[in-house]
Amino acid sequence: MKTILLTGFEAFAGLSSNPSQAVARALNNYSVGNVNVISSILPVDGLVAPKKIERLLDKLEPDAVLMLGLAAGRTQIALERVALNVLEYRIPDNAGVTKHGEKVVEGHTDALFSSLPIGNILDAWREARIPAYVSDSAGTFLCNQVMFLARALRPDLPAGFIHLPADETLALETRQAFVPLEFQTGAIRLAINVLATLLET
Ligand code: PCA
Repeated sequence: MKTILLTGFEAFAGLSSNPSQAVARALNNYSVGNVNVISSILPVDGLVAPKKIERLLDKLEPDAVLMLGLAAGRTQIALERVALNVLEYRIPDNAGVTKHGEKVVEGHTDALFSSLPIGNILDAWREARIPAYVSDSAGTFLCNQVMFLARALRPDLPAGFIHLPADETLALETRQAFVPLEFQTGAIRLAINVLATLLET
């Protein structure tokens, strides 16, 4: 049996929920072929989230890592191509901490690319009529941080990040573009299927 670690984030920035948490929870224990998904929810805390990732990687020894987070305001699902070795929090994390220009991993390279099969996932989504795109910036907040960290800690694993738009729960609170949670969950399930195929070949 192979394991995909799937992470989501808890709510942040004063919002009541985070679709990445709901999607990750919905797909906990999802299995396809010889591959099983284990989900975990990360705190939006620049000190605690990295420690939790390290613990999960050590404990689960996953064969791939797929990380999810919210990018409210974006209109489609976005596969992140690259993580930067920089922390520039424009809003405080949930512990009230801001960062300005620090490194994610001191002494490491400036940027790390996603090692997910981005092209294959995008193709599968297109075929399933799921609108999505490749983003060239995961930002400089927690999502970029955990993506960089996972790539730095396990350079040989397929690992990367997908940003999700708001879902209907958030759109009912603030007027913004949204993609229904069911649809988002289906998209991530499909991405996992693609990743599982890669792990099995
Ligand atoms: N989105 C934030 C952090 C947590 C989340 O879901 C980000 O894009 O960095």
